[in-house]
Amino acid sequence: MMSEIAALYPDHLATLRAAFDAVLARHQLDAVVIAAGRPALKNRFDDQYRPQATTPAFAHWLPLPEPDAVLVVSAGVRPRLIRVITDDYWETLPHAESDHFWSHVEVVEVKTAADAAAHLPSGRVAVIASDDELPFAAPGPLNPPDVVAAIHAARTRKTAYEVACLAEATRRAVRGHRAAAARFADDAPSELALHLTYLAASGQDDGETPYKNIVARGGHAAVLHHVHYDKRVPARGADSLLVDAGASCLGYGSDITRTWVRGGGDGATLFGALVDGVERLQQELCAKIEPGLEYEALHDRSHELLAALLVELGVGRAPAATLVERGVTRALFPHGLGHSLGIQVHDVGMKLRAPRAHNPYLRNTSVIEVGQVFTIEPGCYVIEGLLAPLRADDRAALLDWDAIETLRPFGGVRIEDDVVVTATGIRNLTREAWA
Ligand SMILES: [Mn+2]
Repeated sequence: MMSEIAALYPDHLATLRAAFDAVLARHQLDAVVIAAGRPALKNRFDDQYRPQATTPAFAHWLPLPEPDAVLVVSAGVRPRLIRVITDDYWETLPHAESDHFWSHVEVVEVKTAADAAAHLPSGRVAVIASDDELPFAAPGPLNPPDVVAAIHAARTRKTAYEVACLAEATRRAVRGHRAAAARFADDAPSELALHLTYLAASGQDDGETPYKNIVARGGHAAVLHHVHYDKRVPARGADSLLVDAGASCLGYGSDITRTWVRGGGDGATLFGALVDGVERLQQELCAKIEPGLEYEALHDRSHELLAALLVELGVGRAPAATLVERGVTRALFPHGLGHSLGIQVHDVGMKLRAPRAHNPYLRNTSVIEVGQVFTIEPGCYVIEGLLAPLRADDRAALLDWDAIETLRPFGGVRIEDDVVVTATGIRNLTREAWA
């Protein structure tokens, strides 16, 4: 697998160099200097560090999580990688997962970060780094907004190499999801045990996941970002499990959510029907994706489909259009339909305008284009703080509150896939990994 991904790297690099050549020409720059960053302190009371989160601008070029490394990009020459190799018997440098990129860069090694300055370019230079990531005095302006915007735009259309990294990150995550789901069905252990099962099966340490796993049993599934895992084994009986977890590959991360139900009775039956319905509408939304469509129109469509599902299940007690207009679906499904995905879990460049007022948390307001990668993740939750206002006014008649109480112990459902836009629709990385 890694060799197939590596074979796509030269084209990825050529695409990146062409994009940067255009940026250099447009802004009359001789070079762009990109810092890899450095590990952050775990907390301010101790001298322990987190694993390095390489700056996204650097990771776009090289899958090398190396503290204080710097990449110099100039027109017409190979990028220059400046590495700081300190003589340190306490630590070893983190290693890249693959070595396919070394022959494509000019490598300069220095002993201290300060020594790197001698190898920096002269002339007009833009620096992509934050102040605390730069091991030397900046040789030019930091993060000029128009240069940053152009770099972000180049990240929205993924190369074949990037798609291959995301596909592998998805396969790794699916292994974790399968194992967690099997353990839940089998002996339903604690949230912490399910989290650890996921890590083992996806082959990752906790600090390597692209974001903190969300592992939520029962009512915890109504907490959109439940990451404080319960260590107790819950009582046997009808129960739900929501796992929102990804995996990393060469700096790219997947982002997948599945919801499971076990046991019998009215609650498990109704919640199971809700899970099946959200899964169906999620697939219907995936089928509607095509270049030229506004992502926000797809988000609005998801509310119409959810409203129809609520009516079908007897949870909604008004025409579907009324449930949307009166804000009922937005109380049950308060987050966005999805977001751009890539080096960052919420990747850049696809929210160039604010969403409309009724979609405040939507992170993707782009017009869908070939090469974009984003998530499709509708959900439905019993969140008391959002339902209380409905119960308190004339919208109370729009919901069957007994049904809401029946669903409450199961928390909520979210189904999330990662998709790549093609000329004719999508490639669904999650479904193909699951097949
Ligand atoms: Mn997501």
